[in-house]
Formats: sequence, structure tokens, C-alpha cells
Amino acid sequence: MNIKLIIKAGLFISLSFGSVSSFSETVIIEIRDDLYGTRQPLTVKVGTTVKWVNMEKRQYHSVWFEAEGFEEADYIFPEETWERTFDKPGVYPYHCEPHEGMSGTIIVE
Ligand SMILES: [Cu+2]
Repeated sequence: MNIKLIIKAGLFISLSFGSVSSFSETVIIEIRDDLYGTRQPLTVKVGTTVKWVNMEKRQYHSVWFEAEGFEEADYIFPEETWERTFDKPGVYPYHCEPHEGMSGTIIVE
């Protein structure tokens, strides 16, 4: 099971105080064997945070949304994570700079 859904504590807290809470969920993508370990594309709801976790023993990777014109994010070394919250619907392709062919897409709806 590569995808785990975690309801953030913040959702619980905001509900506890009776305020209107926005959708807040974290989806984890485990990276191993030079692959983003998730179905492709991965569809999530607006407001979802996607967290990539490097499960490799030695290899670093990146999650680069180059098509949007972003600079490449820092490399993710083993046991490190990188995350992004998707607040707008759309199609978000990404890839790993060091590994040609290592790519993925997040669809936000
Ligand atoms: Cu990589």
C-alpha cells in the first residue's frame, strides 16, 4: 500500500471549535526503486497536501514541477520528504531532474 491518507489534526481542531473547515488531507507518495510509488495520474481534491517520501537506501530524487516554470526544488535524500498543497484544480505534471523518465502527474479536482 503506497498511498496513505492522513486526516490532519487541524481539521479535527477546527471542527472542535465549530468553525467552517476547509478540506485538508495529506496523501503520501513513497519513492523507491527510482519510481514515484502511486497510480498515475493521481487524482486528489482541492486542498490536498501531497507529501513525497524518499524510501530509498541511498538514492536522492527531486519533485520538479518544471512545466509551471518553477525552479527545481531541493533534492530529497533518503528519509526526507517534500510536500506541496494543491489549492487550485488542474493538471500538474512533475518529474525527477536526476532521473530521466521518472515522472508523475497530480490531477486536482
Ligand atoms: Cu529520481
